[in-house]
Amino acid sequence: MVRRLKASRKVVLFFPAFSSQEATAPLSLLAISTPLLRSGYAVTLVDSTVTPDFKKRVLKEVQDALFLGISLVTGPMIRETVELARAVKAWNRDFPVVLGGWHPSLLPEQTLGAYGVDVVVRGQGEDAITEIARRFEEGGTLEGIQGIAYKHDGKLIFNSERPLKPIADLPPKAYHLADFDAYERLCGRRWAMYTSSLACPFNCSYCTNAGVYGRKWNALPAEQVVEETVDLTTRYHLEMLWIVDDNFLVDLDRALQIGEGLIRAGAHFQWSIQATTNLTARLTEQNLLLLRRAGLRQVCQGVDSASPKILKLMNKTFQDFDSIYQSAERCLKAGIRPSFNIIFGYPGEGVKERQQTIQFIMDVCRRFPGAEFWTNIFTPYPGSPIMSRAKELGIETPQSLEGWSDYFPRYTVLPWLKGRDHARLQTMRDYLRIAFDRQPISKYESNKLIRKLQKALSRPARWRLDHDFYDLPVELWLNRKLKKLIPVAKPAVDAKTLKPAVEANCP
Ligand code: B12
Ligand code: SF4
Repeated sequence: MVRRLKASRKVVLFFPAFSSQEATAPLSLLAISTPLLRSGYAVTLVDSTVTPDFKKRVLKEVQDALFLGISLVTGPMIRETVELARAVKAWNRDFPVVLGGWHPSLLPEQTLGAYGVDVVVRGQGEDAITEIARRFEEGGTLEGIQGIAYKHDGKLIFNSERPLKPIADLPPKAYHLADFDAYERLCGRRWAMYTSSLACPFNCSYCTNAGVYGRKWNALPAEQVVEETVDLTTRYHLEMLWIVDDNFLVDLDRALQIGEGLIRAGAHFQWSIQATTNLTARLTEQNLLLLRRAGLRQVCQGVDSASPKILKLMNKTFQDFDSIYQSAERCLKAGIRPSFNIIFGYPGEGVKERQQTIQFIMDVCRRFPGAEFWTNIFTPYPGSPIMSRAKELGIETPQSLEGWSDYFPRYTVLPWLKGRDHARLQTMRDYLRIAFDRQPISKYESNKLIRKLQKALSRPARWRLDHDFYDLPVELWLNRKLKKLIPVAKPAVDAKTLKPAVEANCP
């Protein structure tokens, strides 16, 4: 195992570029910072999204540090991770690099095998990171630390798993380390993420969540959520919180108690949640009005497909379309935006099923103006149940850490969805984008003139979607020209925005 020669009490944590449009503080790093700080370590947080020359900065910070920790998910974040690990090793091949987050958790062996990676943390990192720091400081080995894998004398050592801790036993996140001014400059909005529960009781076959957090939903008590969110938004003058729980509405009573508590506390911030459509449908109009008064503005829901056949293949039979219509209607009546997510290209989806989904989107958006849809192309992530069928489906999984950096739902090409078929689907998705209004989190996207002109283009776009006709896509060409002609306000700090841009559905 590599070890630092000089003991230090400083830990550098790095967050590779995620997205500059939805920029805010990375919760993963704020979460692992608290136990480090409580154990007396100093933490320097470098977020690539708000640090123009991130490599230079990290290389400077590591000079007097104990180790470098990086948080990443599968996809484009891997590029900067690999780049940075190599740069650090070029400076000092003995300086430890520790990787944590979704990708290392789901593919620990391959990740650890990559050049420049010394330790991989699987699952929750709060306790593991503190134990790692202590061992490095004392010059000991990493033997016996649960939930980690590490290199020792060129061998990959896998320690036993660390049992999951319920959210109520986890320390609060170190929000004070976040530079909210920098995120606001970039995104145009001052906001943060917050977690009030962990895991999801369902098991959709494309989803990786059970692989990292299991399926035992557990949550913070309503009073704690109220107290923490009010304090957080007041302390840092935040206008909005995105509650990133996988399924906020599992306990309906708790959700309503949070609403009541926020009203009693006179909370002024807006918030949005993620929940399954079946649980959202349990909310009555009165429930929704209460949550609206408490600041709830958006409910993000994974509809995923409008084909019962595909939903069955996705293991999503808990969803029922009538209740989606009902909840869209009720949410809008209460002044809450229903945001629906769609996954195109799931194995088994043919022209008929795709058309069913398009027709459903058109119908909901026409009947309930204000409802919005965000679309992605199916991306087979490691650790999801469907990956057990990878071979049969012809999915070739990358054989190296670097190989996963092109994995991105925005433009995924699949064995059954490529060439003209893929291009046609992308065109269709482009038409969906201009056919109906959507509200991205970033304020910079909402140039009024562009929006007006796009509105004019929405009619022919709807006609095309209705008639499944995408030849000579002049409206898309015009839309692109308009965006070039009319200067849109750009983030003050232009971090390396991902290309093509992230299509994040929430908030
Ligand atoms: C917020 C979020 C986003 C935000 C991020 C904003 C930001 N500034 O961070 C936005 C909207 C930009 C986003 C985008 C995308 N996201 Co996202 N996102 C999330 C979400 C909802 C919450 C992440 C979070 O902060 N959780 C709270 C923290 C505390 O938990 P955590 O990240 O698990 O961290 C813990 C451990 O993992 C570990 N840990 C994490 N990092 C490290 C580092 C070290 C050193 C150590 C020791 C430990 C450690 O310790 C932490 C504390 O226990 C998750 C779902 C989820 N349930 O977590 C999806 C999720 C991470 N996203 C996912 C995906 C797929 C995407 C997109 C590709 C989606 C898209 N349609 O484009 C893009 C990717 C963009 C890119 N460039 O790569 C997947 C990742 C799957 C995978 N295999 O990696 C997830 C898991 C959702 C899902 N179930 O599919 N996302
Ligand atoms: S409902 Fe959402 S979080 Fe739960 S298993 Fe399905 S996709 Fe994953």
